Amino acid sequence: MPKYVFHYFPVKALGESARLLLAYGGQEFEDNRVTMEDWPAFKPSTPFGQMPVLEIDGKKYAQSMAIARYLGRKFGLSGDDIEMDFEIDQNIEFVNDIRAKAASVHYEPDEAAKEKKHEDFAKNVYPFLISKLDEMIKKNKGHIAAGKLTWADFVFAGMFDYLKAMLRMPDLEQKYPSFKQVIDAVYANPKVKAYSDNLPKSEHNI
Ligand SMILES: N[C@@H](CCC(=O)N[C@@H](CS)C(=O)NCC(=O)O)C(=O)O
Repeated sequence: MPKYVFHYFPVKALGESARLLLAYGGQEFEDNRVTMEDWPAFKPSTPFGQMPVLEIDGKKYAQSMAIARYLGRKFGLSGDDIEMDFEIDQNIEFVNDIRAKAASVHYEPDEAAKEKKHEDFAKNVYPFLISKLDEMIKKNKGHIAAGKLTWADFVFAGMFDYLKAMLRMPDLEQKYPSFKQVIDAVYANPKVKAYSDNLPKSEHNI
């Protein structure tokens, strides 16, 4: 039985998808929540100086999307053929583009520029992207792709709170019930629910 250790900050953001997938697969793992204080010492041991990192029997693998794709394959959450996998990749990359756009605003260090950019994106960028996403999920019967539960749903569900915070849209799933359908499909799994019910509660835990 390989030993799994998952290393990430004590937040959901780009790491929760892997935790949810490991829970779904019933895979025992050490959930190493690295504090900001301990991060500088750990950073040089990671493949690219970033987390999340999934360690399997002592070998460390990085990149959240690669980790989720790997766990999806491992636990039967991929497409039925390479075209379906292609569609899953396409759709989750689109979700990731929305996250990256929102992150470019959220992490803008100049406060005035940040507010200006947010105003611009909220008016001219986010509405189109979000309506495309809604359309995509509806077409896939409440999933990100392939019309069924795949690892991409776990990526979306895992980063949803982070995404909402960066978009400054706290009621996003109320406005778009299709988004809630994806999240509910992930958390409906009893092992995922049990994991999530035991999550450490913290105000920074997005
Ligand atoms: N493309 C990478 C991005 C990883 C990333 O940006 N990680 C951030 C946290 S969300 C990080 O490690 N920041 C600390 C640092 O760069 O020192 C992925 O998806 O895993």
